[in-house]
Amino acid sequence: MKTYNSNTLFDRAQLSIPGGVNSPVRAFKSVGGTPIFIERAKGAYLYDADGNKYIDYIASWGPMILGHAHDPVVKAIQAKAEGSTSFGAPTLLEIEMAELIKSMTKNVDLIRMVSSGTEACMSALRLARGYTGRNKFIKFEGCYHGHADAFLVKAGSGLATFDIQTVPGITAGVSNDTLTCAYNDIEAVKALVAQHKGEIAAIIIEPVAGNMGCILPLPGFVESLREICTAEGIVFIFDEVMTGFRLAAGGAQEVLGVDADLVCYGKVIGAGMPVGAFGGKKEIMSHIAPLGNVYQAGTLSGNPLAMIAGYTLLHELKANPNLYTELAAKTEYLHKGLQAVVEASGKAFTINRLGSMISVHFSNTPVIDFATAAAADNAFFNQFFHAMLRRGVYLPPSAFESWFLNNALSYEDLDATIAAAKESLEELLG
Ligand code: KE4
Repeated sequence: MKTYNSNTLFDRAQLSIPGGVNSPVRAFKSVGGTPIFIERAKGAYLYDADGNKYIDYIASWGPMILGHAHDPVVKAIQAKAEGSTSFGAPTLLEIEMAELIKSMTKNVDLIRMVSSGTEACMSALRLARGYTGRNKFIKFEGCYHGHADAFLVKAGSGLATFDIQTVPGITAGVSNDTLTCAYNDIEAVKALVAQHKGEIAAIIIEPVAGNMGCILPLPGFVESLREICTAEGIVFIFDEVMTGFRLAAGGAQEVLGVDADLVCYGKVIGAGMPVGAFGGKKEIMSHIAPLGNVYQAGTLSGNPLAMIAGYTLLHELKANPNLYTELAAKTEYLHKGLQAVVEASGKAFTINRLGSMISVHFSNTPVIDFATAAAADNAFFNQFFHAMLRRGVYLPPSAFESWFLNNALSYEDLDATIAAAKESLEELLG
């Protein structure tokens, strides 16, 4: 007989962990209520401490693209662990992982493994600054590149969820070099570049944004940024922590047909283990220590368990490119099903989707940037979240997050999700 459930675990967790969670977005603070404590997961399903089963649309915020506890990944980790969990020395597997990534992407001559998306983006920015000798950079409002100081200015994800516009502890010295403008506003970018001519080291972007819901670049936006970076000697950084190996084997670079100078990876690349990476053209990457003087390091970078997990998953994705087609088809099916039920409910909404990233916004205008995402009826989203949760569907607990489909989802799961949405809207709208 279990002596605990999510409520008792949350009470206990808060005695020892800030807010009871090790990452703020998990705390259900915007949607309200008690976060559910997960015990295990398999395929498309999560099982919580209360014995409930959920269809999962978070996929650990992206990594679980083929579903939870994917057998080849689990077996590879188990076998690798027999040979120790870390050496702090170079290994063949790290070479094989780097070569596999290079074979799946473009513009990556050299790649450095780290342990999180934050580390990847933080290191890429430092490298761009070291390479150009410039200090400032441009990020977009609502984009999230991890929690390194320079990025916590008008960021997305948990900061948008909790409406944290300025973060205590980020000094003016740091934030003064962070320039921001609205996503999809190319004129604002041009104005910033003209105002700070010769001072901007990098433009960093989520080429398809996932931290204010899923938001697509307007036609020509990323292409125009590429032209500006080329003309001004600015390093163009694609933060593909979410989109890398998710939208396609070649990520957003492949899907959008735009070349980045540096690319950041995370999530899928580790198959749920702590992995991030940043890579790019040799001309830039050769400035990273020990080749160059831009110092970057990590005790567990290239960790054997993390590498074998990511390598096993990426290898399967490379060998079966039809998986992306299958996933996109499932996401389109879900989109069409949700579209029908929300239309029938009369509630204003818009759905953004690309590949296996999708988000529903209860908005009567297109959601193309942070301002339009924030202007949606997100209080209603919070109610919708709980109505879906009660019906066994686990959506991201914030309107400022993309949903992620995994290929273990069946069409029956999708139909159940659509039915749950129909019932939820009927319950909420009467
Ligand atoms: P991590 O340091 O959390 O591994 O990666 C940071 C990061 C960088 N870039 C993008 C585009 C990201 O989406 C992320 C992390 N994403 C969030 C979800 N929106 C992680 C979830 C969390 O913060 O717990």
